[in-house]
Amino acid sequence: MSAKRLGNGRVAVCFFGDGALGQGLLYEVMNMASLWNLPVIYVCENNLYNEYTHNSETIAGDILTRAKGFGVPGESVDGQNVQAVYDTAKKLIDKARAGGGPQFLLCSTYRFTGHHVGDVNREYYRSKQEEQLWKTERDPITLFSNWLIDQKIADRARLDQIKSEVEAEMKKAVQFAMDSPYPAVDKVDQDVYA
Ligand SMILES: Cc1ncc(C[n+]2csc(CCOP(=O)(O)OP(=O)(O)O)c2C)c(N)n1
Ligand SMILES: [Mg+2]
Repeated sequence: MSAKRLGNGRVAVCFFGDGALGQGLLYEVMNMASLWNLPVIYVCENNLYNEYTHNSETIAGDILTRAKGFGVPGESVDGQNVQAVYDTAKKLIDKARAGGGPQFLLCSTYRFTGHHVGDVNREYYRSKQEEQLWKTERDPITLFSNWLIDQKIADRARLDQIKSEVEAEMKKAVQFAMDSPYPAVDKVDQDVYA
């Protein structure tokens, strides 16, 4: 709403899980965003599970049709395909930015780990084979790396080098966080919008 009022060309991108599709609030805000023609992209990361429940037990009907009911057009995309996500997101963002109102992007993906750090014994709700399949054949980094190699944009050595650079950067960032003092109490509301 602020982007629309200020006319600054910004677009808000709102990410949520498939579990959020069971929240009434989502439909209240999509309704208002559509009425007010706001530049919002609703991105649903559909990773098949709501905590420990497969979403075949929680989602009725067709997801994009729900958005369509509010006049919010949408597209679904293979969330493991980097180029497809980029291209589709770009198209929807361009539309919203040009005054086309809110858009819905449904990404099919997977949750490689548990819902939270304590969710380690997952076999009572999904199989190890299923996890393994997504972590290998359906891993977006692997898929995109293979594509880059096929297109001769990068070779395996370069990708391995990037991987170790990123790992080193992450390690440094974690160390920086661990070595840093806790922030002062008066910083608790810093960057809080309202
Ligand atoms: C308003 C509200 N209702 C219910 C919950 C309980 N809850 C926590 S996570 C969750 C399911 C989330 O599913 P999803 O968004 O798909 O996340 P994922 O399991 O994929 O990480 C629910 C119902 C909550 N945290 N807040
Ligand atoms: Mg989920």
